[in-house]
Amino acid sequence: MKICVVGLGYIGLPTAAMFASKGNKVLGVDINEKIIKIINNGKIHIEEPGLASIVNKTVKQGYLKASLNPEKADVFIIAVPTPNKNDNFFSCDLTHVLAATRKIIPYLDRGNLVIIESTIAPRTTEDYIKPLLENAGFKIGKDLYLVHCPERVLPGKILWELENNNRIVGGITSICADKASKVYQTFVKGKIIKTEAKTAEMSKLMENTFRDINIALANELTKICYELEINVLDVIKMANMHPRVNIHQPGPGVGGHCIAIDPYFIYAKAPETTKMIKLARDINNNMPAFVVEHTERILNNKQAKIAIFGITYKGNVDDIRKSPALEIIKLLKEKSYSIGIYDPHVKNMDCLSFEEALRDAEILLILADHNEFKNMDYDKIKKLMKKVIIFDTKSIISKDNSNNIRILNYGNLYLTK
Ligand code: SAJ
Repeated sequence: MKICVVGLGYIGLPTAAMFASKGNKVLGVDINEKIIKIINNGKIHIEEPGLASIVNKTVKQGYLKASLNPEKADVFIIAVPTPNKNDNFFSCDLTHVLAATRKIIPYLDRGNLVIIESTIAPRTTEDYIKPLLENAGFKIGKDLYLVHCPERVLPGKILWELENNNRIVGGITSICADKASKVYQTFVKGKIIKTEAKTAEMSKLMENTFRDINIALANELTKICYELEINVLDVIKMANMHPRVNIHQPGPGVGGHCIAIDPYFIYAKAPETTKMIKLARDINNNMPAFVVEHTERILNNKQAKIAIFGITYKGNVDDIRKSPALEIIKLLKEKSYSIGIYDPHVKNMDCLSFEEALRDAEILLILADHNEFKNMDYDKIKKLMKKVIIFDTKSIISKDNSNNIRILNYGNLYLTK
């Protein structure tokens, strides 16, 4: 099989490498020339465990190649970003998906399969992609096959989940779904479930919405428990001992390019009916303000320096897209605090060394659960900071090894009232 993957980001590149590792000829296409060069040199431009070696190997073997332009192939996979639009509903911006579809049209032949992996609003494959391909002269389900096969892998575990997760294949017709199912069988060990495109679109969006709502519930519970002076972390631990309960973890907010975005795609399609989903978004969006409010209250000193550890949207990744830490930094800067940022996963001009970020700070905010922060050199921290308080919004530091440092988290925050 020859496969052309359009979009070489967090999903497109691992998918391309996975197909290449099974002996398929894969051409990866991207609009960024720098990325093309990096990949053709056998290197990668993102952090993801295991990805560097599989890309290096498949490029060297000649199975994976990158280019600015598509070529003829049997299968075309589109994995480009779908951000929120800047409208009142934060609807799904299809600009990149439609551009990628237009870009492959001149290379399509009868019998080809087109797969949309990008996360899209419900009905997009049927209402937007299908007409575009039909206008180019193809009859979908007869001489060209079209499916939505949502990616559902977790950043940080992408390669393992690509192989082992169940996969939903939503076809415009059942033949389309059959064709795509055979393609994914080359590496998917999980179940491949065939359905309609619109069902696949909605089920993908609901997976992330389910998570968003459950995180919002944990975040709301945090505020309630603070008010009522109860340890929220103990409450969650205990409630989750019930076999059918799974309250998620509270934190500084919800970031990343999936959970903070996808629920709006549903909201924008049915704004009058979408109540709970929108409320969960609002609750999670409000968490950075909650962190700032309590940081200020604990500090009680407008001149103090604040150290921030972790600016990625979650632990052990290098991705800062929609990270709540960025919002927290913005809010603190607006209030004119001096800030020292440290993140061992991010190469960014604003990031300082561990020592520089901490020096003379009066509080340390932990905003991402990187492994590096679970066990730190507390003697060093004590020496560097002016006042030694850690506000651990991800509840990752255990009291036992923190060397008598004052560790605040959502569970004991009420004790500072
Ligand atoms: N978070 C919490 N509390 C929790 C869990 C997560 O505050 O209990 C926060 C994280 O810190 C982060 C955000 O939520 O800011 C999202 O992180 P995540 O690890 O839950 O998810 P993503 O965005 O990295 O990946 C999700 C996954 N979806 C689900 O688990 C349902 C992944 O499987 C999807 O493929 C991905 O979205 C996607 O691309 O849609």
